[in-house]
Amino acid sequence: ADAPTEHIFRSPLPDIDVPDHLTLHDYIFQNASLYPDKPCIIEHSTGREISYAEVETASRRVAAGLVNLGIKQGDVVMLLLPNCYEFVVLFLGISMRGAVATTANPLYKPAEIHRQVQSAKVCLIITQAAYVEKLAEECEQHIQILTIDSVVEGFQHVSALLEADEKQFPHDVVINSDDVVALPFSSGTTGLPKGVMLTHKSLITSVAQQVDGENPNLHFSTEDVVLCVLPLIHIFSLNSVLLCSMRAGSSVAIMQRFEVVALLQFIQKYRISVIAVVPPIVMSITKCPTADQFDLSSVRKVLSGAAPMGQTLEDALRLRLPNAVIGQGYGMTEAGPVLSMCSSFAKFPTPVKPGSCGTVVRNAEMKIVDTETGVSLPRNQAGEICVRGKQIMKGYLNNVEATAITVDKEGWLHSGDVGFVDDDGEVFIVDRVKEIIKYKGFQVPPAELEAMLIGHPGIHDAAVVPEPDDAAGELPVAFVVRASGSDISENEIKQYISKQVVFYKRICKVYFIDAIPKSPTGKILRRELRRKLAEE
Ligand code: AYL
Repeated sequence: ADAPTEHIFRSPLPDIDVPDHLTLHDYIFQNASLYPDKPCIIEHSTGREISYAEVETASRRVAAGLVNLGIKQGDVVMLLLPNCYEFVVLFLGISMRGAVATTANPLYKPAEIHRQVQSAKVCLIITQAAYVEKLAEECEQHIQILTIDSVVEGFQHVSALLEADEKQFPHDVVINSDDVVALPFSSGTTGLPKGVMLTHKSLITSVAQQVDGENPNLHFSTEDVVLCVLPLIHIFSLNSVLLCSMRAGSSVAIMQRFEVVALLQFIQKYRISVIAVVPPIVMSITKCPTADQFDLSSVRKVLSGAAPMGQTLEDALRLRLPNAVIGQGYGMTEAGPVLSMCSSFAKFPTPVKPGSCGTVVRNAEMKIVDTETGVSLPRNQAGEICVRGKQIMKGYLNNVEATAITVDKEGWLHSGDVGFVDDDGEVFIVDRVKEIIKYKGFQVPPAELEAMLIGHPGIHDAAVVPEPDDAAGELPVAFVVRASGSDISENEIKQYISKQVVFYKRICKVYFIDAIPKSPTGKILRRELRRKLAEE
């Protein structure tokens, strides 16, 4: 019998040649000699401006310094850092060394850091002085630790890298385009956070899909100043902001911490032309009472991603930024990360509808599959969004089972997002079939919180699900079955969790129930719990 025809969606933009045989750093700096003196990085906290030539030299020194520290090709270095200039040259220097960068939030609690260090087999951690006290277990294991700011007794300083002798640059290192260069952690569609292996080839492909070609989907130019306020430890900012800007020769305006007035001043001062945001930042800009006192006329593009942006919010922002095209990118760490991008950001733009996540990126295929049967669906029918192309991850680190659940034998990555493609090729996300909760765009893996809850002697069983929230998008809330004889309170449970997790994973509400609804195979029926919440 004939195989049923597959419904495959492609970008309206033609495919391009992607130089995916290069290393990530050679690709990123490929055109930099055309504008060596142009500011590559502008740093809000210090007012420093660092040129493309300086960033490239500093990255090469870092690579040389890593050799001196004994970091070998394939070794994993953890960047436990806020946004700063050093992050940029460390990341690129790690790439030049042929090593791997894993990124983690410096606000993580010690146990969260420790899990990632163990899982990724980290050899070196680079952080700020304020965070070394969280690294007691790592010290015991004699993992090397460097600070980038003040010198801490007993620890090395980043000057060992930044002031290394460039002559020691590892010229003999042969990097394969299938080698891993970045290892962000993500829980994907189920379970605990896992190392996502992104190779030189996958990141080059993803960046090229956005900013390369005669008609780039996301048009950045050497005239642009691009705001980098979202954390570089997260793939949205690392890829669509930093790497895309550097490939295109834009200036990257780095801000360490989001504060709305400081941000608006920063936009005005440097005539920032592109801002990458998550919906909660959009909301603070629209609600800022003094926003109209700033000249924001330089802003031409607003790229929102990592969580849905509704039309009301988009309309409110348009009043503040009349000169800007507002649109969304849709990404997932495992997808390299970008699946679709607003076509109004193209050099030759085409309009998109409100709420749309744009069209599938070029040099890639998208399909929508029925969540029950797996059969691919035609336009306007909702199902699980799948994507295929050279940009997707190589797999999860040391986790063949989880990789097989996410990337099928034909190479399709299953996103766990439910959506459809309309008559104009635009992607709309309508639901999620994966566990993950998104608090202000941050990942909250329910499995991590459930394991902690069940570990408490006063708790017999628990499930954590998202509750919709105007400000955060979603809040993690827990359904808890008390152990017999236990009278544990909501507050005790919240505090027990807060002590162990970064701020965005805190449980916001506890609902006590008699039993967690489960399928015959023991899977938590999350949909049923979400429905219960809607009825409250
Ligand atoms: P992760 N609208 C709705 N949901 C979204 C959107 C969006 N625009 N973007 C991401 N998500 C959700 O791995 C969706 O559920 O990566 C997706 O599976 O932390 C999940 O977030 C993935 O979460 C860009 C634009 C990267 C966005 C990104 C997102 C990376 C978030 C590059 O240009």
